[in-house]
Amino acid sequence: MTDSLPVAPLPEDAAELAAEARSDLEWYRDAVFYQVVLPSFADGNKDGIGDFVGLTNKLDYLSWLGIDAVWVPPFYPSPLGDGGYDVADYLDVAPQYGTLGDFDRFVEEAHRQGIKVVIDLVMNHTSSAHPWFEASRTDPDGPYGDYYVWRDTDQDYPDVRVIFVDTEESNWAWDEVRGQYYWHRFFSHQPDLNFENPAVREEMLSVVRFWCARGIDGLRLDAIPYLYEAEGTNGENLPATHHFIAEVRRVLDQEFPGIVLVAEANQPPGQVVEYFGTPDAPECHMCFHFPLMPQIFKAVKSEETSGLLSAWQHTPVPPAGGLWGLFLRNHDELTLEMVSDEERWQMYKWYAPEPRMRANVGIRRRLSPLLDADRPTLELVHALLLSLPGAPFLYYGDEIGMGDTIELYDRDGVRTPMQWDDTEGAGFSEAPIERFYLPLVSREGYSSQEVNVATQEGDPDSWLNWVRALLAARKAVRTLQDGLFDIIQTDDPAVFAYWRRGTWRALGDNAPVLCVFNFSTEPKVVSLEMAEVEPAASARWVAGNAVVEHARGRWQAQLPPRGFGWVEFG
Ligand code: TEU
Ligand code: CA
Repeated sequence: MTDSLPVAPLPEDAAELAAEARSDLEWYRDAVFYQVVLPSFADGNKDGIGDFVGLTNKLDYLSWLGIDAVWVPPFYPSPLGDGGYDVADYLDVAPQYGTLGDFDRFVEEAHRQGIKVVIDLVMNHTSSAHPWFEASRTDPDGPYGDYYVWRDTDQDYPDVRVIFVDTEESNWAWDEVRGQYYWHRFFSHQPDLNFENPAVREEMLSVVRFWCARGIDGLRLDAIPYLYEAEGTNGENLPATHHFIAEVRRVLDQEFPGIVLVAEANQPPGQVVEYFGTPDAPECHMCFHFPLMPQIFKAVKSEETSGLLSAWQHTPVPPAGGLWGLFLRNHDELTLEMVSDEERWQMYKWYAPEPRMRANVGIRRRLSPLLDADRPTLELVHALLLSLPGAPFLYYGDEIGMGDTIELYDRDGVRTPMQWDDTEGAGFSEAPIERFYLPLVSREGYSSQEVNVATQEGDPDSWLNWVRALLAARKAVRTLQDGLFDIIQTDDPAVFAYWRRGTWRALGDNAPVLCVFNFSTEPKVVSLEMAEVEPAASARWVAGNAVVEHARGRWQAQLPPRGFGWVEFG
């Protein structure tokens, strides 16, 4: 990694400003989210599996880093055929992660440290080990007989695509016990619930109430487009599905105001935006922006930003109170469902040269190896993530540049234990390493001896301290958190630039911030279409290494290779 870039220090009243902003029901509008993988984050009871006690012990780290909310993927009892997205009991904590009491203490301690808690809600399907499925297959006429989607044929809904193409050939699976086919959009051990059945809908609302009453702050709605099916459709984003999500939102607004919904809908922008709902029937507060993410990676390799620009131009503005959830990586493969065929092959060529790097329609690699651990490129994409309008979601370990182990099963390669220090168990667990939930990364350049929190914490020039400083810089500038957004034309396709200005809140007098990014590996001098700004306007540097000035009758930016700038005007 090369030299770090300077970032402005945090002003003295920043913490106060941020606390004030988060005290209202729209706390998520200026929050930075951090996704953990619970069994791989920190082990509190020395059995080699991360748990709630371990996570609770690490809250001070998240708070030090500058995180506002933590997202914990499914921790429910589960056979773990899909990382816990195969739920066997919605109303409990899996024993290896602790007890409900441990969960409550985690939420309480997070709140004490000013950190919100978002959990995953997997409504579309259960595990085949769920007692409902057991009852449904053994007693078709009983109370659970109609909880799943059963048919005598596997020919219904022919227009519905298969998502897990590596493992599944059909969305129907034969059940010997009941002598019928059941519907599943993901693994065949994950039968889809039948949302046509009012009992199933009531059941889900009870689950929502159960966790909300325990004090959580948000729910990520897993695989939300697939709740309902209908003949003659592709079974995605159906009106009935939206209707039910609006119902969930109504329950939250009436009974638990301030608890937010995040939609995981891997869909084109025109369809995703519908998960914000309408003024009469609001749905989610945030929706992950799946089409944007691959365009960031494409811009890095192609060194031009037309795809990025076009992704934003095709991004509808969310309705009032709505926010895009922005991310670079998560616990899944880097999904390429939302790019053209041509772009997909190009992405595979760039980022997945070895066949093992591919998984389903995507790439099972972590951020740092994807970007060759190149520090200026990592800085560039983080500066983009943290200044685009939306809620940024960081993935655990990316803040230290953690690597992956692509040889592991399915997507496990990007879910390995967090590397806290350079001891044998990486500070993740004191159990013998053979008992670890997943093996530590051992690839040269990425081992826990080489990449870990402790070493980087002590080094002011480390990647970790750079990320922390950038989070602090974002927190100090309200406009970057929730300002409006306008593209600025540049005269070079390698350079992407925009304004963040004014805000949706009563902060109209906030100074606008220019954000400019050079995706080229060459230095650039570009002119910026910002004639409305007085030549004598004062520009205050916030972060990055761009030099922005008025020269030869125009505004221009000088940018080093992969350089960027955040510059506040006025
Ligand atoms: O992923 C669902 C989803 O929308 C997929 O399309 C996603 O793009 C990718 O293919 C998943 O690998 C969610 C979870 O994030 C994932 O971990 C689960 O396996 C899946 O739901 C099924 O519950
Ligand atoms: Ca444990």
